[in-house]
This record gives sequence, C-alpha cells and structure tokens, in this order.
Amino acid sequence: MGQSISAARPQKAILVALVLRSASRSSTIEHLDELERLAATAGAECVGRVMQDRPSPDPATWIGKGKAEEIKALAVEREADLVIFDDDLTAAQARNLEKIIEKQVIDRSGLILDIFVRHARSREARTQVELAQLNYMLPRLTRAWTHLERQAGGIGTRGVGETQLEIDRRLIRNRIAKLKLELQHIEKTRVTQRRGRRDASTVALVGYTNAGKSTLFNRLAGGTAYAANQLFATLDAKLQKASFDAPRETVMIDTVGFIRKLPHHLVASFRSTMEEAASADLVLHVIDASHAAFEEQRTIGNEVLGDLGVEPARVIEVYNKSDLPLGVEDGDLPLSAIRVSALTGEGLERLIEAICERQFAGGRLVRLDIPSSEGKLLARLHEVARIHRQTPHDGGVDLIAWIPEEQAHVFKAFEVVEAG
Ligand SMILES: Nc1nc2c(ncn2[C@@H]2O[C@H](COP(=O)(O)OP(=O)(O)OP(=O)(O)O)[C@@H](O)[C@H]2O)c(=O)[nH]1
Ligand SMILES: [Mg+2]
Repeated sequence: MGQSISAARPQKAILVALVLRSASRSSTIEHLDELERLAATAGAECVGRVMQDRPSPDPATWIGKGKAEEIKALAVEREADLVIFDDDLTAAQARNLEKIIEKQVIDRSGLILDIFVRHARSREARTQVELAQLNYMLPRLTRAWTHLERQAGGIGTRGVGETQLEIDRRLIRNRIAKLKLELQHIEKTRVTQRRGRRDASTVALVGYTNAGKSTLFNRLAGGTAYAANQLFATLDAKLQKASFDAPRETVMIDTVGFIRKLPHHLVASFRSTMEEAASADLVLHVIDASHAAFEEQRTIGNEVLGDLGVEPARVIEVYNKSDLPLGVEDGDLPLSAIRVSALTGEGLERLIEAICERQFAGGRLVRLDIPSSEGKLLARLHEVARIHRQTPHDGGVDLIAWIPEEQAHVFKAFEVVEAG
C-alpha cells in the first residue's frame, strides 16, 4: 500500500451533491467545482453533475431511491465509470447506492484519500496516508473487497495491492497498530532534529490547498518545492532557510493544505506534522484572493488554526495572487491587508518587512563589550543574535547586536550602557 498505480485511462465520473434546505444552490455549485478539481487531480474526468434538493438526507441512499435510479440512467448514457458524492456516505449508504446504480460509488473523503496516496512521497507522509486509508477502509471492507476483485487500481482502491485481497480485518488492525508505532518513531526523530535548530526563528506557510504556499515558499526560501495547479500538490512539510535578511536566522516551513471537510482520518494522521508547523514563531496564513470562495477558505483556515491552538496574534494573513482580480466582485480587503503575488514577486518586500518587524518586536538592539576571555559566550552570541557591527579592540570586541528577548539575560553582564 501507499504506492499509487495509475489507472490505464482517465476514468469518467458523475458528481453528485445534495442541496439541503439550509444550503444555497450557489455554494453547492462552488463545492461541486471543487469536487471536479479534486476528481481531475485523481485522474477522473467529469461527464455529468447531479444536484438534488431535499430537506434532509435519505438514511438509506442519501439522495433518495428515485434520484439514484436517475443517476443510473445518466451513468449509462454518459458511459461513466464511477459516481462521486460530495458528502461523506456511510458504508451502508455506499453499498445501497452501488446496488442501484451498478457503478463504483465513492465519496469526498475516499477521493481525497486517493489523491493523498498519489502525492505522498516521504516515508512519514506515506505512513500517515496508509494509516488514514486503512481506518477509512475498515468499516467498508465487505464492499471494497468485491470492488477490488472487479477493478483493482481504480480511484478509491488505488494503493491496495491484489495480494491483499484476502486480508481480513484482523490483519488490517495489526497493520494499523504497526503503522502507529512507526509514526511515533518518525515523530521522535523529527523532534530530535527540531531541537538541533531551536535557535532559529520559524515561519510557517499555511492555508487552503492551491492558495500558493509552495510558490511563496520558493520565493522566500529560494527553494524548489513542488508547486502546481492541482489540489494537494504538497503533502510533506518542507523546511528551508529563508533567503531574505532578517533580524534572526529564519527557517521557512511549507505545509500540506486545508480543504473543506478534510477526512477526519487524514486530519488525525497528519495532526502531529500540522502541530509542528502551527508551533512556528510566526504563521503566514496564505489566502488565494482571486478565488471566488476565498472568504469561505479563509474561515476554514482560521478554524483549523484555532483547532491547532494558534493564537491570532501569531498569524499574518497574506492575500496572494494579487496579479489577478479579486475573486469577489466589488469585494474589498482591509487597507492593512498584505497583498502579494508569489508569481510576480509583487508586494513581497512589504511581507518581508512585516516578518522582520515581528522578529524585532521579540528582541532588542544592544551594545556589548565582550572580553577575549569569554570565547564561549561570543560563539553563543553569533549563534543566536544578529550582529550589526563588531569592532575588535585590545581586550576583546565591541559589538552592536540584536538579541532575542529570551536570550537577553545571558549577555546582560556585558551590555554597555551608553551615557546620555
Ligand atoms: N496568478 C497567480 N498564480 C499563482 C500565484 N501563486 C501561486 N500561483 C499558482 O497557483 C497554483 C498553486 O500554487 P502552489 O504554490 O502549488 O499552491 P499550494 O498552496 O502550495 O497548494 P497545495 O500544496 O496543493 O496545497 C500554481 O499553479 C501556482 O503557479 C500568484 O501569485 N498568482
Ligand atoms: Mg504546496
């Protein structure tokens, strides 16, 4: 598992959404647009859309038996291979729908999991995704098995090798336990690595998928993160030294994106990676201001950040894609909003300034006179501080340096209090 097997040809999909009384049609259309992009990322072409108005979901078939029969006819007419539901179905609902429609039925979570299987690269991401996938499959086992026999390698079953067809629940549970242990081990290694760079200031890029985090990361860290016009291009947190001049040594962190209704198994699996990013000194919440639904995306971002315990004071909102028109007609951003284009570089100086200001606020500029006998202290200073000027003299060195607040006490004894 964990390795993706591409389907031989793009699969054809029909997308289905329920419009509940409380929801608006236009927001449902936006959600279906997003589902279509998710499907495309997973290699499926959309050949039809179905929306059904209902006061509440049908317990047995979600959309109702009559509608399911309509979908069956449409699937035959459009030669669809599968039907994708925008909402999460119970195992029983999916089974009932497959009986009626006679095509493979998957839901939003299954589709997102499939994309994660395709895009996971590092050992950590692959382990996290496999864990989420097994947890997702467990209650659906009976259904999945008949599918695997029929069409192994299709969307929703990708990554499940044929040799595993006979694996029963018990074996899957054992595998889940093993993966959890493995993840704990990987996390421990990561924490040790992090300790090694505790003196650097960290800046994490977070936000909705496709907002431009990796593109901005490449701008600010001179990096080569994979950026692409697809959802969930990034699954691995990436760390790199900032390429701009800052008061402190700065490490930039690129992260996996958010999406509405991210499957909870994935959230659970990726939680520790996300928590690490969320514990950064500064969090840049990247928002694609050219997207028609950017306000909903910003809200979802804020919810996730709140869940992860990020205080708003630690967040700077960055409105990206300023080279494109604002996604909402006659919409307006607050004057104070930082607008950038990661693509053209526009607005980046202001963003960098804002990052530096935050860092400056967390420390102070001092003049120090350190005697030659304090070699260790001088070395420490070079590690944690930004040296603006240093003048050696007979007994030692005279410096002007910016020191982070939490380190100030270490050098207190050598501060030069200037007269006047
Ligand atoms: N026009 C325009 N396009 C941009 C800008 N920034 C990023 N993009 C494009 O938006 C798409 C997504 O960019 P990424 O940097 O991969 O976005 P991401 O937030 O890392 O996305 P995921 O990793 O998939 O969550 C790519 O096609 C980028 O070229 C921008 O400022 N302007
Ligand atoms: Mg990315």
